[in-house]
Amino acid sequence: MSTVFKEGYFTETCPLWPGRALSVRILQTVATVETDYQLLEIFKGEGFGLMLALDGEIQLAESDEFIYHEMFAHVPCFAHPEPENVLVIGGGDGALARELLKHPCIEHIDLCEIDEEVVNQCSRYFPWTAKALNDPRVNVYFQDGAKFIRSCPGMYDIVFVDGPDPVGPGEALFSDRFLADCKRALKPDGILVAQSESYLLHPTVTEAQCRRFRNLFAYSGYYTFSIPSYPGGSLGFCIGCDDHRVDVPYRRPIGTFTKRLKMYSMAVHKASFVLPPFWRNKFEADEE
Ligand code: SPD
Repeated sequence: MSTVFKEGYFTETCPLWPGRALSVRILQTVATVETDYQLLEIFKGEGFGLMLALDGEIQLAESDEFIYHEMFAHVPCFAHPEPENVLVIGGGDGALARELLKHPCIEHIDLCEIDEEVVNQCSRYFPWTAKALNDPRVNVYFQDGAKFIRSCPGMYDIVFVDGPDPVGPGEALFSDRFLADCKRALKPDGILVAQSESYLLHPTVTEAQCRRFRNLFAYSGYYTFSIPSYPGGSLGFCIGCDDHRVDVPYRRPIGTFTKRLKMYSMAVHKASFVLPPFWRNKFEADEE
């Protein structure tokens, strides 16, 4: 067993989980661009298909991005009685918007992406995700999401935070202040949902994020799923609402919608919130 990173592999490391790495053999380098904000890399990874990485962090893989984006979009959408107006912070690849557009009740999607080059490169190489951004229901803003969110109080049924890992500039998206600003952008029965890392790989990050959501909302939770293209093989989202529970669907997919889903179902929705005792105990002990 070699402990040396092999040449020809893309290797993701992160100070949040020191001493560990995820490596993928690069079959073809497609694009390498220094944008105004970050290093953007697109390559074909063995077993994963086309992949996008930003500042060395894998963002999506052709083979399994549907897992992340279906869980991200449909859990809050089906937990809401009728979302019409929603906001995505980040998400310049367009994959989350693609999933949201499957909901006929959604009339308007604002998407705030800081880096225009993410949209440009994804439009070229990931048309099956980025084409959603051309839909008339989608309005794209190239702005800093942390600033944008302060300009829209009480406007949205759901706010999605499609953030990177909380290192460097991404850290701001995991702060009390930013999440409180997100809550202010919601209607009274609105739902906030945010990328919240893997409770297995980044337990302290996820635990702190769960606590922020519990402090902000009457009802909150963390739901998780397996996904091989992210380090640790799992990821999760924190979700909160002041009006009703979000761990059970409020509505169900009907008709042809069901056929357009590969990952989400009502059973998966409920199951994704069920966490093992070692994790649940952290919070139960907290409440004593
Ligand atoms: N470490 C992976 C965190 C997920 C980053 N966001 C993915 C964006 C896909 N739209």
